[in-house]
Parts: sequence; structure tokens; C-alpha cells
Amino acid sequence: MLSVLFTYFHPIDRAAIFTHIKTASEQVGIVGDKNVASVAERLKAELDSPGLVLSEPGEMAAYTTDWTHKFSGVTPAVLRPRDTAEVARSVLACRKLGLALVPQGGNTGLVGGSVPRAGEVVLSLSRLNAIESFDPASATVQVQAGVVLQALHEDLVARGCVFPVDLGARGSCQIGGMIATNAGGIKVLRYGHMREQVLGLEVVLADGTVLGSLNSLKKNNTGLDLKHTFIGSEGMLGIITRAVLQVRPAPQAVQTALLALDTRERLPELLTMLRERLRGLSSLEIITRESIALYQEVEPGTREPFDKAYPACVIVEEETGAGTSERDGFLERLSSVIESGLAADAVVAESDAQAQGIWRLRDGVTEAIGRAGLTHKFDVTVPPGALPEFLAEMERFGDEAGGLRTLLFGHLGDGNVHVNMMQKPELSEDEFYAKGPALAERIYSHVAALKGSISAEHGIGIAKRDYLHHSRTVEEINLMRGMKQLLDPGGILNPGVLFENA
Ligand code: FAD
Ligand code: 2HG
Ligand code: ZN
Repeated sequence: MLSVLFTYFHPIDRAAIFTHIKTASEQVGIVGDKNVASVAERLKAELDSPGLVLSEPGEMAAYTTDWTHKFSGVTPAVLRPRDTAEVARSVLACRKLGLALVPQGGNTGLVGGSVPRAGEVVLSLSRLNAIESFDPASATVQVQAGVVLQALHEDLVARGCVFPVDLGARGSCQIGGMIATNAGGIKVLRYGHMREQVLGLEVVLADGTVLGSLNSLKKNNTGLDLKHTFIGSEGMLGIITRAVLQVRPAPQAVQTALLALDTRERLPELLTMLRERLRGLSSLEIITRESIALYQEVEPGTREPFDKAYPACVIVEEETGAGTSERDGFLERLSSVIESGLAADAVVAESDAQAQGIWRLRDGVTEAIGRAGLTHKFDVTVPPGALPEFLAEMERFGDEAGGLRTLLFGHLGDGNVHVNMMQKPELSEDEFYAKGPALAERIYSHVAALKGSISAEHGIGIAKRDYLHHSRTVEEINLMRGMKQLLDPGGILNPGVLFENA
């Protein structure tokens, strides 16, 4: 049965969530520490520019705890340069004073790489927030690193273009942070990760050198493509200050539907069929029952999207041409999926507002997890054929660990499952944390045996560095270490990220 979606989901105030997180973060240990205070004073003396050096605990609190509340640390100062030259001067000042630094964008990273760990200075890119130029002929945009993703999306609307990377943290995450983590999101299926969008970069290196590599050509085969060294390097090889990005023409129409599945066993067949039938498939996301249940608990009043609670729902989005016949084609294609028995029911959005209602459920799950409590987060890829068994195994691992609630959702089209194991009330904070290493080892060994990846899109940070060997060979890790040594011999850029003591 195909039906049309009305207002099923309760809206979440995204801004309030992020504000809540920032005000809830705590600043520890700075006040009264003479050494720390003198470091800040020395930085101020080196960097004489209004608003560049923050050192008041209240001003710095938002920069020292991450979005998950799992990672936080102390810092003597937060540096907020306004342009590339000030970033370079900040790096040189830190070098001179023997200080390490943590580059920070929107602080929405989920692997602990964006906040200080051992008294590093935080270097925030937030004030480098200009969309500098747009070139319609080459379909490129040049931006500073601190541009917030949503601001770029909004800017491009009037130009009839889109920047095709999208993710739930769009209101806070920054282009520089997204490049540094090679962010994925909900449109990788059609458009790829950040890596596929970046044409050129400007990067400040650990010795203060500005590496201007702002290529805007699609074809430029002139030796090593250095930008790839920094894409996904998580702030440990250089500080991204500018980027040239490819943009795409805005799709003429976007069709969105929510499918209800009465079994997870046939997910691989569903994937195959949707890929085959929906040639403009742009998103394919899965949300399983327990995740929907959590969202409903965190947002009381949220209605069940279907007449009964199915084991899983799948969001399908297709980019099509405009017009009634294109939309009818989408409905026909979906009907054939339901007739095949691979989906039990579907609701199709009749308007942008209804499509947003569907997406609110998906974004709301991540936000609900962020608000509901402490979570062990795993962001893995497994071969799509292994998905049904993998999902069941994760629930078993969670149950066997005890005191944990297993929440499964993610980017189905990429085989990317977000496994969140959330603290149940009966578990103390210490007990919850104590379960982390054994659980991680168990999950990552299982993922490695399936030839999957231990980090699909969030990166390694400090949260996963002990498990990197499950997805990378010794030779690969050694080469990465060598690159770190070459580019940052003093180890001042984001030490501890990717490798311990790097
Ligand atoms: P930060 O968190 O500030 O930093 C992340 C890392 O990049 C750190 O190691 C930091 O040192 C480094 N860094 C930041 N800026 C720079 C710079 N200019 N130069 C060098 N290094 C830098 N991720 C996905 O991939 N897909 C998703 O679907 C997704 N959804 C999310 C939904 C929510 C609600 C949240 C909270 C997070 C989500 N994330 C997702 C994770 C996160 O949003 C991404 O990793 C994002 O790319 C981080 O950007 P940021 O600006 O917040 O970076
Ligand atoms: C998402 O897809 C993010 O919503 C976050 O990548 C996933 O919280 C998570 O585990
Ligand atoms: Zn994700």
C-alpha cells in the first residue's frame, strides 16, 4: 500500500540542541594555574590582534568538550584567527612557545579529535567564514575553512546549484572540518564523500608555511595531487584554511519516501532492487526499531509513521526530472518494490515540508542519541550482503556486554552502519566506560573478518587509534607515520590523533 505522508514527526529544534551542548560543557583546571595563565599571556604578547586569544574559562568552555560529551580536556588558550596569515602567525607563536595545537572547526566530530587532550592550544577556524567566490563557468566555489555547511547550502540556492555533501550536523560543521575528516553523510551514494568534491586547498603547515594549492581545474595531472594528503588527515598534517569545491546543478525534482520493512533479512535484495530501479537514487538510509523507539522517547508526541511498528524503516530519495510523469514514474517504481514483497508499506512525501518530516526522523535519531546519554559509538562499513546477520550480531554483542541498549541505523546504500551502544540507567558511568575496550575489540575483529572498515566516515581521532590495525596494514600505518614525521617533525599538530604520541 502506498500512502501520502502528513505530519508524522515532531520537529526538533536543532539550534537548541547545539546550544545546550555548548553550555553544558565544563571547563576544568585552568583558573589559578600560574603556568597556564602565563602561557596565555605569552600567546597574547606574541599575537597582538583583537579577539585572537581567548583565555577566560567561560569563553573557552565551548571549545574544550566535544559533541558526545565523552571527550574533553583543558587548554591554556583558544586562538581565533581571522585569516590565513593569522593562522600562520598562530602556528609560529605556538612553535616558538613549544605548544601543541588542536585545529577545530564546528566541534561536531565524533572521535575525540577536535578537543584538547593534554593541554594543547585550540585553534578555531570559525572566524574564517567567508564564501569568497563563485565561478558558474567552472561550477566551483572558493570558501574559507570556517564556512558552516548550511551557510554554503543556503548561498548556493540562489545560484541554482547545490553542494552535494549533506549531514545532520549541517548547522554547525565547517567545510575545513569536513575536509579534514573526509565527511560522508546522506548523499555519498550518488555524489561521494568530501574528497570527491575538493579541487584545491590552501593549508598552513606545522612550520608556518602557507601551501597554496587552490587548484580549480578539473583536470590537472601534474605530479602528486597534494590535496589528498590533507583530506581525511584529521588536523595532524596541516591546517586547512581555504578550499575550492565543485558544485552541481540543483536537481529538477527530488522524490522522498519512507518504506516499512517487516524483516531485515531481505536487505541485500532490497538494495539491489532499489539500485536497479531508481536510477537517480541519491539517498538510502536505514533506521531500525530501537532507534525509532529512542527518538519517540526523547521527543514525546512523535507519531509512529505507519499503522504498526515495523522492525525497520528505510528512507529512499531519488533525484528525477520535473513534472507529473516523472513523479508518477517514481511512484510506479516504488509500487513494484512493494509488490515484490521487499517492503511492506510506504509513505511518499507530497511536498518539501513532508520530505523534511521524513528526514527529521533520520536526523532526530542522531540528535536523540546525543541528548539521551553516554554511548559507545561504532561507525563501520560491512559488505551489504552481510548486513542482516551483522545487525543481529551487533544486538547480540550489546546484550552480552550487559547494561547497554543497541541502536542501529545508518547509510544503508553504502553498507555503513552506525552502531550505538548506549548506557542503560542500571550502569554507572565507570561501569559503562569500562565496557568500551572489550566491546570495541569484539566489534572491530568481527568487522575485519567480514572485510569491512572500522571507520566508514567519522575518522579515527583518538577513539579508534588502538584499532587502526584492523583496517590498515602495518606497512600502511608505517607510511602514515612517516608522512607525519615529514610534515610535522615536532609533533605539534593534533598530537595523539591517529597514532599515540604521534
Ligand atoms: P571538528 O569536529 O571541529 O573537527 C574534526 C577533526 O578535523 C578534528 O580532528 C580537527 O582537529 C580537524 N579539523 C577541523 N577543522 C580543521 C581544519 N580547518 N584544518 C585541519 N583540521 C581540521 N559525519 C559524517 O561523515 N557523516 C554524517 O552523516 C555525520 N552526521 C553527523 C550528525 C551529527 C548530529 C553530528 C554531531 C556529527 C555528524 N558527523 C557526521 C560527524 C561530523 O559532523 C563530521 O565529522 C564533520 O566533518 C566534522 O566537522 P567539524 O567542522 O565539526 O570538525
Ligand atoms: C549520522 O549519520 C552520523 O547521523 C552520526 O554519522 C552517527 O551518531 C552516530 O552514530
Ligand atoms: Zn553517518
